[in-house]
Amino acid sequence: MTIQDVDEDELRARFDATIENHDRVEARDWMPQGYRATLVRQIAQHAHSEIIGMQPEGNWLTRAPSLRRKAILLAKVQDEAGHGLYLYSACETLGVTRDELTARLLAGAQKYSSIFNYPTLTYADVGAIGWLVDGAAICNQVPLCRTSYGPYGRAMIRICKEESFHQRQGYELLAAMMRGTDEQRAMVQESVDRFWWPALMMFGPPDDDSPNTAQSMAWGIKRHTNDELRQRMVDMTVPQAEALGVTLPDPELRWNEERGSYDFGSPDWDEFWAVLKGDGPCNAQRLAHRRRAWEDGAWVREAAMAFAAAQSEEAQYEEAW
Ligand code: BYC
Repeated sequence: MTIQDVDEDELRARFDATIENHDRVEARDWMPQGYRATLVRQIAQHAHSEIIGMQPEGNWLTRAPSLRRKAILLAKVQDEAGHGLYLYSACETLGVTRDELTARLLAGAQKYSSIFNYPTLTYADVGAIGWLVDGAAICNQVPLCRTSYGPYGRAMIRICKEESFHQRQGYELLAAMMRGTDEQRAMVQESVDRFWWPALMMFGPPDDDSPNTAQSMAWGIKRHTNDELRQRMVDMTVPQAEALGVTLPDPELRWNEERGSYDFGSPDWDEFWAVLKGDGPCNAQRLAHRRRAWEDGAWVREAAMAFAAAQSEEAQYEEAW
């Protein structure tokens, strides 16, 4: 056995102990290659989702029904950009650059959340996204604040605080529409009908069809399985739907006294896998828009780099004097 082998065993033992004790792994620490690759995959996918997720809601910025609604929506869409940036930064601590991650997304080698491949057809969709999509995001992301990788967990703490404002603004918008005209109430119901199942798909495939869950749970990257979080979302949302006065489009939805949870139907998993393969209603449009924004923004990135280089040169010159 070489000295290098001994070191590697010791490093691995230290890593295993960190995971077992629910401590944080930090960027400087040794970690198995698979752990690093899984984090890059999940955090990058999460970051891409935040940035691509700006598109469906950004679609309504110029057509918000009032100044108040426009200010709220602007703030929310800007928050999503911020979330993307925290997450890209967390991912960069693992040794990949933001440029590489974006290139992988544009080449189709990395994913973003399936939910953003659905269109936003009415202003009620802004409310449904806030209530259901951000609601699902909160269920999924609050446990990620305790994920085993420090930079990811710390980014999630701030993101979750903002997500809770996002969810409330969506609920408040829908509640205002439900107090309005019959047309507005119908618009809310129609939107909820379209977003309910795609929101449940955000949690990923059923546990039996989820190739990554077992290892990600063993490493403390994920703290709950996809199905556990989906159940939590249903249990949280049903009373809110009752308070709003909307019907969730699932005839199988009913309280199960024994389990202390709601039973519910199964999302259309064929549709889910088709959306992941690129065949959702908006996949091509979302990626084309992202590609255009990346290319159009090249001069800004170059100018910022040139400015930073000039500043550092100036600082060195002053130091030398
Ligand atoms: N969409 O083994 P599994 C937001 C993929 S942003 C697309 O269960 P894992 C917001 C999965 O990647 C919310 N792909 O995977 C923003 C894997 O494929 P690869 C984004 C999905 O990683 C703006 C394969 O299916 N949230 O809220 O253990 C405005 C097998 O799945 C999806 C996050 O990213 C999906 N829905 O679990 C408003 C949360 N589901 O990568 C709101 C962080 C699965 O092997 N991520 N896949 O090719 C996670 O918690 C986990 O990655 C997942 C999937 C639960 C999503």
